[in-house]
Amino acid sequence: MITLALSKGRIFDETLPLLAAAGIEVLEDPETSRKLILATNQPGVRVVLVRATDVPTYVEYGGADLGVTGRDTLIEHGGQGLYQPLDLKIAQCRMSVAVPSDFDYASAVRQGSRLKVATKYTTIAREFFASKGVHVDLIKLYGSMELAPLTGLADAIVDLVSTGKTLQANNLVEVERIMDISSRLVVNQAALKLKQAAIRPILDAFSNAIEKNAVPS
Ligand code: PRT
Ligand code: MG
Repeated sequence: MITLALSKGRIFDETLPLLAAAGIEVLEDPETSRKLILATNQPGVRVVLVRATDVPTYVEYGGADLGVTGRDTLIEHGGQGLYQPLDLKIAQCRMSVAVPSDFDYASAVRQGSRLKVATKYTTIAREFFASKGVHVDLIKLYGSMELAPLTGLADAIVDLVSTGKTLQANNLVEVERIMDISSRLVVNQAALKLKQAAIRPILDAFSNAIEKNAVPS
């Protein structure tokens, strides 16, 4: 049995076409079903639904053989014990620094003042500001980072941006782009060896499907 860990929402939705390319069809809709283990049209393949941030952990310890997870989540997890064969180019967005529109970020950075930064992504934020030589106090949050600068909790946030509408709605502006984000396929290293015959065709089908979708440059 091959177990694939996915999170509900954009990752599940955007992985479906890749699964279809591998001949795998999920038989239940996670938005209407309460099940956490979903059968597929292939008796040897099942999908488990886990919280997005738990996907790397499930795959690391073998609770799932494969998983799909954002580059953001993977960096914060550390990636230990995970084989990362493919950038699936799905769930794309960027990691950015944002501040209230009336906050002078450039001079705060220039003057070397200590910046209070609220984020769920402390590893990414710490490395980014360290590389710029900017002193920061990081405030770890688990939800709605946009609220932090509006309430005086922080000067800036580090968060994912896609359309930019969330920032705009909260009077925040993007001042730095830290990195581009997309989702990766992660594979348990032991499973890759022991379940080669079942896993390899899935990797190949995903890889062909990504190439077909790629916009020629
Ligand atoms: O939601 P939950 O707390 O359960 O977990 P999660 O937020 O980790 O999961 P989910 O499903 O929301 O995100 C899974 C992965 O999708 C992330 O790890 C990213 O790699 C990727 N992704 C792509 C995004 C976005 N785009 C995105 N726009 N994840 C989150 N957002 C959020 C962002 O945090 C911000 O609140 O959407 C808002 C900004 O969107 P715009 O379009 O208004 O800019
Ligand atoms: Mg979310």
